[in-house]
Amino acid sequence: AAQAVPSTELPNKQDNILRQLNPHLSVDEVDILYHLAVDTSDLEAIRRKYGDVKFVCMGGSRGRVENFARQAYEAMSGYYSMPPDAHTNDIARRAGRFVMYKVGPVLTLNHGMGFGSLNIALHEVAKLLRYAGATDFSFIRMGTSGGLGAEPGTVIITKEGYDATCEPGYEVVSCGKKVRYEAKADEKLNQEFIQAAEDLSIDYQIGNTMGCDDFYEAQCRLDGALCDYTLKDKFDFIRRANKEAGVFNMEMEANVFLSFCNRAKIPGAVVCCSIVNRLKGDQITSTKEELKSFEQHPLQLILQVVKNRVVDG
Ligand code: R2B
Ligand code: URA
Repeated sequence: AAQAVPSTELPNKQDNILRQLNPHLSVDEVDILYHLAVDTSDLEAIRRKYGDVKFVCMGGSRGRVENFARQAYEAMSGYYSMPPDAHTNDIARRAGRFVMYKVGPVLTLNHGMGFGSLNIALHEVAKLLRYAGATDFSFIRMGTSGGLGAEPGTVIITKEGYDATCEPGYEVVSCGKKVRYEAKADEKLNQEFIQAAEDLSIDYQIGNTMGCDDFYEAQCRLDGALCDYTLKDKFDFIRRANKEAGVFNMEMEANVFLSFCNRAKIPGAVVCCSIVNRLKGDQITSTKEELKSFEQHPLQLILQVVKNRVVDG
C-alpha cells in the first residue's frame, strides 16, 4: 500500500475516504494489517465480514475484551445472527499482539497499555473499517483510571483529553515533527453514555482526562522506583489540573485515543472507571473481586448504549 501512486481519479467512495486521510492508500493495493493478522487480499471478504461494524470497543487488557465479547454476544444473540463462535474466535490470534472479536455490529479488541501499542491498534483497526466500507461507526475506550477525587467504581466520561503537562490535546510526532491535535470526545456519544448511566444507576462524572505516558512519574505517583518530587509537588499539580483544567482522572490513553478519532473523523468516547482515588493514595488496594466489579461499569454502559442504538433505535 505504501507504494500506491495517488491519482486524482478516485474509483469509489471507499477509496475517497481512505485517501482523504492518507493519499498513499488505495483499495486496489493489498494492505497487511500486521499486528491484527488481517490483510486486504480478499477485499470482498473484508467487506462482508466488517462492513456492518458500528462500534469499535477497545480496552487495555485482553481479559476485559474477552469478557466484553462474551457479554456482547449474550446481549445481542436474540437480535443478530452471528456465528456461534463469534465471541471466542480471536481474529488477531496469529499476530500474537492483540485479541480481537467481531460480535454482530461490535468489533472489540485490546490495545495494551500506553501510547505506543494503542496507536498501532488505532491505525490498523481504522484502516480495516475503511477498507470494509463500514459507515457511521464509533470508537469507544473502556478503561480504568485513577480518579482525582472519584472513589473506586465511579465512571468518568471524558469530555476532552489532556496530556501529562496539563495541555489539552496530544502532541504526535509525525515524520520528525511534533504536531499538537485536539482530543475531544463526541458530544452526542457522550450524551448516550450519560443516558445509559442514568438508566443503569451507575455513578458517573463528566470531566477531562489526563492521558499519561506512564503509570508512575507522569501520573505524579510517589511509589515508583524513581521519584524526584515531593508530596507537595504531587498535590500542587493534581489539584491544579483538577481545579484549572477540569481533569477528573488520569490514565494512559485518553488523549491519544480521542485525538486519533478527531483526526480520522470518527466519533470517539472514553469511559473509564476509577480504581483508586489519587487524593487518598497511589497504590491499588482493592481486591481482585472489587476490581472486577468496578471494571464491569464501563462495559455495562457500552452494552446499554449499543442496545439503545441498535436494538431500540
Ligand atoms: C489504565 O490502566 C493501565 C495501567 O494500569 C493503563 O492502560 C491505563 O490507561
Ligand atoms: N490506570 C492508570 O493509568 N492509572 C491509575 O491510577 C489507575 C489505572
